[in-house]
Amino acid sequence: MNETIGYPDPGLDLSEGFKPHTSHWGVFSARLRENNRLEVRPYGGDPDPNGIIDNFPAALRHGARIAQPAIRRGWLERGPGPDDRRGRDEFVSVSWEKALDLLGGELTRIRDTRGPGAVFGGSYGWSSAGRFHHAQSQVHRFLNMAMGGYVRSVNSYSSGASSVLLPQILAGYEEITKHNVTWEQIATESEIVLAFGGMALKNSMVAGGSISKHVERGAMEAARRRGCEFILVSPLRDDMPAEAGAEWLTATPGTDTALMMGIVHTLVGEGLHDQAFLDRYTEGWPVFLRYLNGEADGQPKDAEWAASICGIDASTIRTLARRLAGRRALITVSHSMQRAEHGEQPVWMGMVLAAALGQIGLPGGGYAYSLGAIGYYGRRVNAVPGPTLGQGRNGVADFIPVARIADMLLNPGATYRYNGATRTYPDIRLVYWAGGNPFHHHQDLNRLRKAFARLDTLVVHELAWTATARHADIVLPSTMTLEREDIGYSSNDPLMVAMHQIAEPYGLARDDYDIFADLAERLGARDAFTEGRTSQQWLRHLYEPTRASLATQGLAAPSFEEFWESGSLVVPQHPDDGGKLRRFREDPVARPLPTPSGRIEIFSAKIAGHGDADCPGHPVWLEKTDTPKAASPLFLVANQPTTRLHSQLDFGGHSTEAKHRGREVARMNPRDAEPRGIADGDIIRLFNSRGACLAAVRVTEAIAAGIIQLPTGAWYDPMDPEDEAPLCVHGNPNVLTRDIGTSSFAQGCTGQLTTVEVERFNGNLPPIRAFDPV
Ligand SMILES: Nc1nc2c(c(=O)[nH]1)N[C@H]1C(S)=C(S)[C@@H](COP(=O)(O)OP(=O)(O)OC[C@H]3O[C@@H](n4cnc5c(=O)[nH]c(N)nc54)[C@H](O)[C@@H]3O)O[C@H]1N2
Ligand SMILES: Nc1nc2c(c(=O)[nH]1)N[C@H]1C(S)=C(S)[C@@H](COP(=O)(O)OP(=O)(O)OC[C@H]3O[C@@H](n4cnc5c(=O)[nH]c(N)nc54)[C@H](O)[C@@H]3O)O[C@H]1N2
Ligand SMILES: [Mo]
Repeated sequence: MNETIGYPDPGLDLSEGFKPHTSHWGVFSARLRENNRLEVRPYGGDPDPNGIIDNFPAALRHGARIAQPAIRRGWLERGPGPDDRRGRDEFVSVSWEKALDLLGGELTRIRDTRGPGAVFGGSYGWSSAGRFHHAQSQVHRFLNMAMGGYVRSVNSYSSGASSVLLPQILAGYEEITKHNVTWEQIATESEIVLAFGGMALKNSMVAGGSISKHVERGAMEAARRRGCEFILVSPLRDDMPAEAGAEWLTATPGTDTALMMGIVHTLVGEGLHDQAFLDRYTEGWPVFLRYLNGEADGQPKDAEWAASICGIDASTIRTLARRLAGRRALITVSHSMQRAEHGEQPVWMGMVLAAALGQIGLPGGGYAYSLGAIGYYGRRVNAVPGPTLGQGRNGVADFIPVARIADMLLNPGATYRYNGATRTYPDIRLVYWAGGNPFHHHQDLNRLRKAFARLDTLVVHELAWTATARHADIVLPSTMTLEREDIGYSSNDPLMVAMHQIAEPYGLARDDYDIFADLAERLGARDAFTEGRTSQQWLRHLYEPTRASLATQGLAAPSFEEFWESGSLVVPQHPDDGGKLRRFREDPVARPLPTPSGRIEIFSAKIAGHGDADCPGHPVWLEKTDTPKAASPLFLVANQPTTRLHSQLDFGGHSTEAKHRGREVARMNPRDAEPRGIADGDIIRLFNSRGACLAAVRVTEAIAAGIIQLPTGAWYDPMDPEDEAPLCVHGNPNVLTRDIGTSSFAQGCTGQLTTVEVERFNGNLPPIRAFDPV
């Protein structure tokens, strides 16, 4: 065991007045100099620090921050009610007293006349690192204590399809992502890694809660030096780092399921599949085999068939199958592939491919869903409990799958399918958001604007004037993480961080906790919400379970004061033991999987029983409804940005420096650019039937032909907010994406992929106003 356990980590540089802090994108220390000049230093123990921490200095005192509570003029003058002026109206700055009195009155009205079932409080979003001031935990606790509950959302934009599917066919989502194949195993054991959607370093640079060491580049490099082969299937060459030396295969986006079927068909046809594994550990292989061989529909899913769909030639597919067979092979499937129509299928089929290779449960082999998508996957699990703020009890049972928000607001009383049930959308009057940005994360933003127009009241706590704040009725300014004390912790990272306050709050900004405490007072629930504790007292209280566990394990167990003074604490981790899949492989009878059959479900009787044609009982190839056509001939890949986390601190230095002429940068292949008269560095207009945005363009061979890539996260910036579907002048791809679920089964987000046309933009370049003060 590591001898630093229970002690601070000396890699955290606290000399010269630097104080410890952390973020979703890395541990660092910081100090504030004269004129609010902020300096940040990455944690010295990090082999590969993340440049995103450089967004902090310019962001801290940026004019995009919210200085004072504000109320939309129409709401202030006419009171709550549906209003399409949201996002168009001006704001009136008010005192905290006035804002909280008005909001307290509105919450009381809703609670007493409509009940908590008329409040949507899902408040999806990543907010900031820090366990106590985590905005979702705060808002959920507040709504439970003060309102009696709220309609919640389930699942995430990240893994809407996989988190519903995996528990039915393999094991719980957390188990598969966080306690399965690790980077340590890849470095030492894997012989061939076939990565669908890649394992881009830009993505694993980020982890919710905190991340101390970025190990992925080093692990891939070590594996490659040992002779491990990496194969990347993706439209973008940089979805795998140069260190992996990956072979790059470009399949048509959205066709990976067919490619996987072609590989499995080849394995079976050549007798290379592991029949013994399939017999011993899986359920329903014969049913799937009939489909694979075309007994049901007359179409064998062979390499030629797959080639005709995915665009990779049949001989390459067959060679790939032979290269995988008989070796320690790892199949990884990225989050991105299931964030698309029928996103359940590549997740399920990737598992079937891994099962056919017989490697599931072996070190460095088998199936790793979403490895490399976020830095807390593929790590060891901590052996202590972390700080957790209790949420209380939600008195409302109703929920929606998270990405169905616009459907819900636009169609109260309508029915929809989810996970085998027919459900009814509630009639929501008030939406409360703290720590998330729907104008970043949701699809078809013009539709979202119409959905928000139907509400009585939209309340937003934000640290900056995001488009969501600009569409709200009541905007309350929150502190940012550097302006308060907290504990940074993630259950797959051994470094707990004492997040010291680095700067005073901006303007009149307050902690979400203090805002909710004062609001709870107005609703008669202050004591229930605060339990009589100040923030400082809460931090001590939340630290205690970790300290007690260290003491019980006979390890050094510093008091809260010692932890706080020293700035960090290294906690013990469980051995890298392969989790439930390894246990199952060792003894499938004594340690069955937590699926309905206890086995790997290639066929799921339960899912088949739902009777939903868009997600039947085993993996199938389903045509997408949004494929290139004359009006929108290019695929748009709207993936995660490199220079920030989602939309957070888009106004920071690291993010803005990467823009070109103020716009987000799209990338396209010369073969698509030249016929359109588009040159590197031009400003282009991307458009389809739903909307349009401007972006700068990089013309590059690093992206396959037929595809344009525009990352998410540039703040929505409508040229003329009065328009029905305004041009976003900044480059937010969600004005273009489709707002449909993955299928009737999981109803996940499908924002990753759509189709567009692009043209050179020759008009006068409109100014960027997204970061202007309001
Ligand atoms: N087209 C397309 N869309 C996508 C995706 C895609 O691949 N393609 N990916 C999706 C995915 S995977 C995700 S997870 C979502 C992410 O969507 P979000 O999680 O909603 O995006 P963030 O920008 O992280 O939003 C967090 C917000 O919280 C605010 N915030 C930070 N700290 C605090 C705080 O202490 N208090 C308060 N009150 N606010 C705070 C930030 O300023 C920011 O506006 O986007 C999804 N959207
Ligand atoms: N820097 C940074 N890192 C992040 C985030 C961020 O905002 N910034 N967000 C974090 C979050 S919340 C999440 S959930 C994860 C998301 O993790 P992912 O969803 O996996 O990440 P993306 O970058 O959206 O997509 C990865 C790659 O998938 C490829 N791809 C898209 N469609 C297809 C397809 O049909 N087939 C194949 N084979 N490949 C395809 C694209 O080229 C894309 O670059 O990232 C996390 N990491
Ligand atoms: Mo995500």
